[in-house]
This record gives sequence, structure tokens and C-alpha cells, in this order.
Amino acid sequence: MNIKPIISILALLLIIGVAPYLVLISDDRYSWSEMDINQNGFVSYGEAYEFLDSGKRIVTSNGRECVEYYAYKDGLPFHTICTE
Ligand SMILES: [Ca+2]
Repeated sequence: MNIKPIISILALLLIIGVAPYLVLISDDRYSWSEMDINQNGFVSYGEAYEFLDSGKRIVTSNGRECVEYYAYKDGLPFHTICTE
């Protein structure tokens, strides 16, 4: 049995699956810890995708300065990090 075609297909699937993720996490506007919304130490595809078309702004919440990450499509925040 020739396994070269199988390895080629697996490599292609890996590239197709991984390349978009690598593009998403290479966004130099955000750090790894900013994109790790649930703070579990890993940026999932879903978390990285949230930041694809987004911006950040400084807001004040309960007297604390926070960084709010919002979607360009509707301006609604999807993640907020406040200083202690
Ligand atoms: Ca995470």
C-alpha cells in the first residue's frame, strides 16, 4: 500500500486547518494574553476569530481604567480587561 497520497492529503488538511489560525494569531495589534479571552493560557480558533475585525478603546468602568475590545461590525464590546 502506497501511503504517500494519504500523507499528502493529511498534510494538505493540516495546512488548510492551521494556516488560517496562524494568520489570526499573528495579528500584531494584540498580544497573546489579550486574545486569550478565558485566560486558560491558549488562544483558541474562536477567540482569535473574535479579534479578526475588531478594535480596542480605553473606557472607564466603576472608576477603573479598562481596555475594551469591540467588533467593527456593530461597535459592541466582546472582551474587556480592567486594571486592578
Ligand atoms: Ca483561551
